[in-house]
Amino acid sequence: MFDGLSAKLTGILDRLKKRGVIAESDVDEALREVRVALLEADVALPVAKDFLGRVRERALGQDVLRSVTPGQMVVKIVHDALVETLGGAGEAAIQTGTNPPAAILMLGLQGSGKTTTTAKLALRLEKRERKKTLMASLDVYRPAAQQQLAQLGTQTGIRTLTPVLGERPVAIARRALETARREAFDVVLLDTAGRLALDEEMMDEAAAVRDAAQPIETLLVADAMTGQDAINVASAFHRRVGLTGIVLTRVDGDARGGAALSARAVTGCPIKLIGVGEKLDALEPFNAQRIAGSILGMGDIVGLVEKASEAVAKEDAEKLAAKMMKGQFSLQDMADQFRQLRKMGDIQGLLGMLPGIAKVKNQLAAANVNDRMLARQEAIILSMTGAERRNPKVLNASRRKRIARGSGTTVQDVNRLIKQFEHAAAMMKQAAKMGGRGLMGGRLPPGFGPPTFGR
Ligand SMILES: Nc1nc2c(ncn2[C@@H]2O[C@H](COP(=O)(O)OP(=O)(O)OP(=O)(O)O)[C@@H](O)[C@H]2O)c(=O)[nH]1
Ligand SMILES: [Mg+2]
Repeated sequence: MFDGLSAKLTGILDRLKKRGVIAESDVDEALREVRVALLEADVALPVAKDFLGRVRERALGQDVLRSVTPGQMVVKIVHDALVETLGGAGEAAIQTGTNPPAAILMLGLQGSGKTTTTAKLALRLEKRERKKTLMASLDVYRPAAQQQLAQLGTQTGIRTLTPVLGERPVAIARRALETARREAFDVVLLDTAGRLALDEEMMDEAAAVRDAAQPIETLLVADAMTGQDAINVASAFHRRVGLTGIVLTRVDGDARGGAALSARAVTGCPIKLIGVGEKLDALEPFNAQRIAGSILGMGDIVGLVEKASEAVAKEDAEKLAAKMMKGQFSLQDMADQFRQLRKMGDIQGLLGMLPGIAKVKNQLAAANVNDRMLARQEAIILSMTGAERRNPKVLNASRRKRIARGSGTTVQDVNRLIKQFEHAAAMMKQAAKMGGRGLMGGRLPPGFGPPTFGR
């Protein structure tokens, strides 16, 4: 998401930054372009207008135009206005209250991702917050809907309420809460049925379930790909049932981003979570600063560091960093690093979080940096003997041929990897000489940086 908007905004602002002096007419011209970019990204018109008004006022109001770096200041103003539009700094946490069991009601149109998000959220609450969580499906309309949730329960190891044939949604909600009370659950997630479009029946049922369950959170699950429609649905639900937050799903897709940018401003409800993939760990807190940063190509360093530190065990990272400092980087370490990098998940996604990447994304795609490549490189190293890994100098032509066969690659692949290793090892030696300053200076090629992130 945001790729198109990001490319346009950074383009417009880059041009502004290059100028030494900025006149009011320059700002106006840039803002006209920003307006087009926002509307193309499907941002609601009133939201775009309000946003541009704020930026213009601040850009012209202060001493920005006479400042030493007017372009930079305008970028900062745009950034801050984006953060405000997205809901302000900080993350809106999912409440679980102090009086368990807390009910969390999941609402939304058909196929928006309610059931998947229910399982993702349950997993998050159990794993990160140590909340004992029960999931219950109130979807008695779609055949197999309850089975779908039960399956996700088996997959995640999270308890689901056993369905009772013929039981209605309100009764299921009551039984879920009774079960939770009896068995000391902290949280009950109520997954509801979706409809194709907004209709009275769905609203009535949502309201009835709300009255029965008294949820601490009523979350609307909305598909970011549906753009403005997602916002209209959110507004309607908010008026009728009262929402405490929005979960935007399919943020990993090529949605233009308008829904995310407009949701808060139009509905007054915070976006609390975003779904970023089909996998069950693909749910993240919504962070306005992070998103504003990534739209403006400032990179999502926080996200990268969080992801990296989760995937790479801290001691491993420290051990490896210490070795790197001493210039003792070996092929085995390199294989470990490839594995850790793969553990961090989708490499393209990871790279997208780095500063300035919007501009070079195509180059990256061309360079073909991806999971498969990492897996192959790891396989090459794993096909070496211990002695070869410790001392790559012994790798003559026949050994290289054997390794290529063993790893299902070509001799050229093996040669390339060894060159890459020698290059990396040389750089690490040099960095070690510099007291490690070079390591964090971002001079390492992709694939050799992350071990020090968790620290
Ligand atoms: N790429 C991507 N796919 C998602 C995301 N969230 C959900 N999905 C997919 O969307 C599809 C529908 O998800 P469900 O969770 O069944 O949607 P639902 O709202 O429960 O659907 P109904 O119960 O039929 O109304 C599934 O294939 C999910 O894997 C996301 O954040 N990213
Ligand atoms: Mg469902």
